[in-house]
Amino acid sequence: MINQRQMKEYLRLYLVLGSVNCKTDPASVVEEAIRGGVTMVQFREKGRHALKGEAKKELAIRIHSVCRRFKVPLIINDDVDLLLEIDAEGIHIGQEDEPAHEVRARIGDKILGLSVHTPREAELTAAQQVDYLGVGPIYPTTSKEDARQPRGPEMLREIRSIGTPLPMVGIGGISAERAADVIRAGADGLAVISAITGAEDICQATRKLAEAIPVIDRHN
Ligand code: 3NM
Repeated sequence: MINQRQMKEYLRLYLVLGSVNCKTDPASVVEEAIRGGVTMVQFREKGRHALKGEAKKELAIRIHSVCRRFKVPLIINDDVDLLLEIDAEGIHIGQEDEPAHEVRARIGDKILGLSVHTPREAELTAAQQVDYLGVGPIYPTTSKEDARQPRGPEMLREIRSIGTPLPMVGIGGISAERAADVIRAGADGLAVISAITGAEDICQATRKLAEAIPVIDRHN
């Protein structure tokens, strides 16, 4: 499994996207965002107008080739078969998806991320061979149809205070203005959709987010 220091570096500025979120070609959005400072990418092809089958796979391959060129890991949302087919670097699953230990058994040493929405859910992952937690929604979001109630950066603080050792990334409504609060509450990084995909200038918006992330030494 990936070591935690490397995992935290990858989580620093994590772009999540699918074709539904993009105004232009998602692979170009990924390239611009990487140029602006994105450290990991998640392909999340969800929603009513999401691509399926071969079209989905083709887009995943194009995004992966951009990521490879820049040595940025690509995580696939909730599709282990696609991950294995294109040999991406990891998978992200939610609470309702296949259990983490079953996914781990299928993916070997690849990166495994899990969404949690409460401190209790975070607590339950302790023994699950998960590499990182996605914690959200921190703020209100319009990018996820079934998003829960936002709980503010306080939820990150609560999860840290119960002793969760896992690297974690905050998600949901995060903007450059909110970046410092999310990191100071205990997140190792920011995961965003619209703050990057909704921008007129993808590279510049990403740079602004990257610059807003404070450097904090947590002694680990
Ligand atoms: N997961 P934006 S919130 C994909 O709470 C996702 O687990 C969430 O998009 C969770 O940055 C969310 O545009 C959407 O708010 C994040």
